[in-house]
Amino acid sequence: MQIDQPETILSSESARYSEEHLKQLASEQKSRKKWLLVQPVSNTSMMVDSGTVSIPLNLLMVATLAGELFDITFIDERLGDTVPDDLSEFDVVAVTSRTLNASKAYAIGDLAKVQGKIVILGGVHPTMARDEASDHCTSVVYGEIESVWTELATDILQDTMKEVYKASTLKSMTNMHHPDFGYALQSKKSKKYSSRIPILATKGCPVGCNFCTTPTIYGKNYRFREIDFVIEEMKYHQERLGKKNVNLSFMDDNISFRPKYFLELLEEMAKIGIRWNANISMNFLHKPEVAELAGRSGCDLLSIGFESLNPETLKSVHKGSNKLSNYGNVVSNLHKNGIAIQGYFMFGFDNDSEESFQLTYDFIMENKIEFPVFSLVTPFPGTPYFDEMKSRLRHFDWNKYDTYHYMFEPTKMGGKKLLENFVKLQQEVYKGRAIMQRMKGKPLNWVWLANYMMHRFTKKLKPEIYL
Ligand code: B12
Ligand code: SF4
Repeated sequence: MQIDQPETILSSESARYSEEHLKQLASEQKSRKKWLLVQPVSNTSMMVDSGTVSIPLNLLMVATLAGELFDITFIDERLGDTVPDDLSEFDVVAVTSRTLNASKAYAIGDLAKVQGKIVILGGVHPTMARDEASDHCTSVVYGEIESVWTELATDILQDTMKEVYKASTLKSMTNMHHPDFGYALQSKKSKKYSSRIPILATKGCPVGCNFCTTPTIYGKNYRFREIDFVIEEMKYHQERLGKKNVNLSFMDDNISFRPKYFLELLEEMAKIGIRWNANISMNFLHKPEVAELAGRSGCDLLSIGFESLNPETLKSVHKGSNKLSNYGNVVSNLHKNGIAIQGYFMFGFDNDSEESFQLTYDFIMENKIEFPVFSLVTPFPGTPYFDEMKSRLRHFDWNKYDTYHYMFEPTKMGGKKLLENFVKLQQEVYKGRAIMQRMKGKPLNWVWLANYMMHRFTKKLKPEIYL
């Protein structure tokens, strides 16, 4: 499929970068080059990387692909594993990065560069801030590794690295490898990983919200894997863990964007007895039959970006999939089918006022949203929203780009009022009484525990921590 904003950096020497040529080069290697692959821990002061963390599917995909030709050492700093100071045993140091851990990724890149290693930076932040990332590495990989792999691997084998690897065409997901979980689970500290197994059925999201990196990186593309392959991967996990009701977590940007595909996938999932959760947009969850099928196929939780109860705000961020008139229906359809809701709400928009906080509180309480999550709107580098807000941003300290820091003064309320209301709302929603009101009669599971943790956490909140 064609990327929307083509920028052809890919060489036209197609023979040089063919799979056959790569295979031949690989067979000529005297010994396999050694890669150190790193998931850095962020320097943020918030709880984002603490406690249980999710298995990093992005880095697993990189390891699985690279592991065919190279020897891989896999380090996830969030588990407490550390990057050695002496990198002499490695040829390539490859690091994944989002904005919130970019400073850490750059420090690892700098350390490896000084020691003469090939340093590769990939992930959302280096993709969006290529020039900045280039100062800390040999090469930046733009977007997914799969679509540049033959070129990148050939150049590594021949030591002819380029500054940027960017595909002019995206690979179909048909040939997507099964991620090899062994890379992540070999760590003695892997018990810190969430028991939810990450899985991917689709990539991309054409909705086009202006604060999101996905449409900027992958354009209007939406790709999906054959349903048989997704089910096969689920069955592999069932066999590996020796039980049917394994917990899977979709990492898709927007798994329900193509209703036909999504419903067919759910019908097949309903036959195998798994449990699952996903990030989902609301585009057709107001239809009762969709929620019924989701429940029947083993869904126990959906994470929904309600974002705001203010129609002007929804319009301003181009969140066309969110129709305020559908919010109530979506929630009651899911609840009727035993699906809990992790509801995301953002504050700090120009249109926000004290009333926005009250509206959100009322919505959450009336609709008994099980697990509300509140964040402050964060313009991430490379997005249209970042360009729009750049001159008003309070800082460019990437450690604070975790969606829990105050980024700019909204036009309708001062920063002080914004943060006071932000804290108050969280404390109100997670008061013991409010938790009981929202959770009464719901199954005694981890969602209760999450509420209890949030109760303890929000009690101590102060506006200053968001500065
Ligand atoms: C699922 C998801 C989550 C899950 C799981 C996160 C996880 N640990 O993976 C949960 C819900 C926990 C989550 C949490 C958060 N998330 Co999130 N999340 C996503 C989402 C939708 C998909 C990520 C994913 O796994 N995709 C599937 C994998 C296979 O694809 P991939 O990550 O793109 O990786 C490919 C390429 O990037 C590349 N690549 C990646 N790394 C490397 C490294 C090398 C060396 C190379 C060569 C290539 C390469 O190849 C990979 C394989 O194809 C993305 C959107 C997106 N598309 O990135 C947002 C996204 C990453 N999240 C985002 C944010 C803001 C957050 C939170 C801060 C939100 C919050 N307030 O809690 C936290 C931070 C968590 C953390 N510690 O990083 C932002 C980050 C923006 C930015 N510029 O940093 C994104 C981009 C969404 C957005 N707003 O645009 N998230
Ligand atoms: S619906 Fe979600 S994934 Fe799609 S563009 Fe908007 S924020 Fe990004």
